[in-house]
Amino acid sequence: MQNGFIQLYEKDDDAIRAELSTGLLAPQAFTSPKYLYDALGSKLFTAICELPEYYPTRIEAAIIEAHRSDIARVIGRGVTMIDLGAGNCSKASRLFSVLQPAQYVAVDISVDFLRDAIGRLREQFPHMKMTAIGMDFSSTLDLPDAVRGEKRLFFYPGSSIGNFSPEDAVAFLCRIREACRPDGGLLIGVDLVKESHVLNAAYDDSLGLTAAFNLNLLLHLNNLLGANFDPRDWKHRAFFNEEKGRIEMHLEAGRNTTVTWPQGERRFWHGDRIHTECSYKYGQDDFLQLLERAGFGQFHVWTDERNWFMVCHAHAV
Ligand code: AVJ
Repeated sequence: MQNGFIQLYEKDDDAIRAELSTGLLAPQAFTSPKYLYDALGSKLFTAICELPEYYPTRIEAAIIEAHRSDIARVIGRGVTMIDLGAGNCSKASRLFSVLQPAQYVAVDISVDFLRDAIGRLREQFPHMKMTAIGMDFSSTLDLPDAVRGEKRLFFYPGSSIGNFSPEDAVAFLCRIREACRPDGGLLIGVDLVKESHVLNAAYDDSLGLTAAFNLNLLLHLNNLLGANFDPRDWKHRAFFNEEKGRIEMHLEAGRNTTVTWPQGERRFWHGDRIHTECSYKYGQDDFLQLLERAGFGQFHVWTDERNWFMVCHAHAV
């Protein structure tokens, strides 16, 4: 595989429908957060990152900007940079000049979005070896042979790790560690616990972009499942659950409604919820302990002055 090719992992539509159906029919209805990212959902998320209330993207970028040379010193040049959830690839590309990766591998579930992003990036960096892979890395990290095995740097920014429960995060980090041995590492961004009013505002913004992002899931479900959700019947709910240390995002029925799709049907009562996302927030040391349990070590941590967010590099040991 050369520059210019996108390797598509075949999506198994039946499996996706079965997974979604099971979640919607569970006593507490839920969907996996990965379904928030169809083409429109990915654009809405990009817009969320511009919101005054949504601080993680901005602070992470500022941390990386302020410590670029230090980060590059720790990581070294010529890595195989594997960007998990690359999206519009902007976070990784800002590190290209200091890291000078031997290969850039963009991985994302939203293939169409990725295709456009990589197209633009190739114009900007015509000499870099780039590979775009459309795959669900939450289910497998088996990368194709076109991905160099040496000096792998997994890049997992944006606190996307927050979508996993702490136990699942350890399991996922273990798989990353397996995939980057023996001389690889991980550069990860993690959102830290802070006052709940700051967290609540970040996930329930005044413009309603996060609400649109959450509600768009229903349109995506209509597409994937052939369901008949009417977004007007549903409300966005998002709040910090202090006890569990996580933001929870839900869609709440604003009236009694019956939703049908080929494999099922469900009656939702006014106030019933579909749990659409968890976003865990960590204390710095708690997260380093998770990394340690997953077999990582030699940590380097960079944070902002308020300690709202951390960027961490860890070696596979
Ligand atoms: C992409 C998972 C990091 O949890 O902050 C943003 C997703 N959800 N607003 C996050 C999200 C609502 C985001 N992650």
